[in-house]
Amino acid sequence: VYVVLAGGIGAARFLRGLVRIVDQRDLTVIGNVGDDIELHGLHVSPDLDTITYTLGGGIDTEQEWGRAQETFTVTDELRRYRDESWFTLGDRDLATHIHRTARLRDGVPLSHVTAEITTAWGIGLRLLPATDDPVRTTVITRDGRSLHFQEYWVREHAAPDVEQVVLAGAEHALPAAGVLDAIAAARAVLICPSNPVVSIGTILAVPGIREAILGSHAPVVGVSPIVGGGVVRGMADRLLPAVGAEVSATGVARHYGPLLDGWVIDRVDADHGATIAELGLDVAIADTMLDDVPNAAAVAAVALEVAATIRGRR
Ligand code: FO1
Repeated sequence: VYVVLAGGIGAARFLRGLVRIVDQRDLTVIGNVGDDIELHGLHVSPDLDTITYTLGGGIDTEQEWGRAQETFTVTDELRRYRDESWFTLGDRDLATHIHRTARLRDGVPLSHVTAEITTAWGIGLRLLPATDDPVRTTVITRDGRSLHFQEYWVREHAAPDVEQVVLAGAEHALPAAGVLDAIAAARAVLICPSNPVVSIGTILAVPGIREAILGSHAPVVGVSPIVGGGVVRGMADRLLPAVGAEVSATGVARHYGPLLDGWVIDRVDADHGATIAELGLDVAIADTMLDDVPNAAAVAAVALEVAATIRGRR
């Protein structure tokens, strides 16, 4: 199997390409759950759902999260009683959260519920939350506030200056069943062009996962989420400085450090190639714009090629 570390939109775009060239049964995707939020008593898992809806053909293709052909009757009616409408949950999307919450309340672990949901969407790959335990990405702002990631990103539009990002609850979290076994059996570990801090960073913050990857013989190959010194989507450019990393293809490679063996960067960052190679990494240069599915498949192919080359050398 290939193990893929995944956040939300960047990961979904990459996976859409990867599943064109690799049998889904050979893929285990470890998904970020730091962005999960409880709203109206419901457990929402945005990154898991973004991957599920994208691969299942149900995503809103404009915003790249939430459901296609969505309606907002429940949200409109809820406004009569309370206003938590800063985070929009559409009617179709709510069905997923209702099912997930009901199952969790029955004592079924999140990883099991996630498998039920992906199966219901006809998805063949295995999508595992990094952990079944409650962990929450918490953004500590320069002005001393502690915000849930979604409060920081959606409600406050990533405006506050960030002091620190922590995965609250990580110290008590265990990798979900299957995560460590998948890493141990992996031919290669791929890191999606997801947010290195709040998507990949939170997966690696679950005790045992980083150690398992470092201890495995599988080559680890990532795709840079930073292109031309900026983000393609999201707010990594606001968060990388908070963890002391430079906002560049090289900066992210350095941030991942010894975890990484290979790094796929965009053509516009070709001049970073030599510096990244000096870090001891295999560098590949590609057109990494992933909104086009055939191009995403080509990028995935490049990542697998880099992994195969590294494996061949070992
Ligand atoms: N992003 C927004 O900018 N505004 C929203 O109201 C919003 C609601 C939402 C509901 C379900 C879901 O799965 C995702 C949602 N997102 C929303 C996206 C989400 O905040 C982020 O894109 C991810 O958490 C970042 O990985």
